[in-house]
Amino acid sequence: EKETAELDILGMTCAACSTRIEKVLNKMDGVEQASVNLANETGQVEYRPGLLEVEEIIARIQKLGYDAELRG
Ligand code: 9UX
Repeated sequence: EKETAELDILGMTCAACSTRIEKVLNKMDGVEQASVNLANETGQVEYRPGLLEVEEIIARIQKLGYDAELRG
């Protein structure tokens, strides 16, 4: 089973920010594929709901110093 979380990510100011978030998310257990778009201030994360909850993804981004919330 696989879910895709569409996130708004706030506080990124340079390309290293989005790369950093992407790398960290892609290393999380349960994340299949994460991509972060600096220009749009969004992120798309494919994850396995049995292993990970979207709140944990958001908390991990916040721990890096950015804010994130579920879109829509
Ligand atoms: Mo760029 Mo982002 O120097 O925390 S990496 S601002």
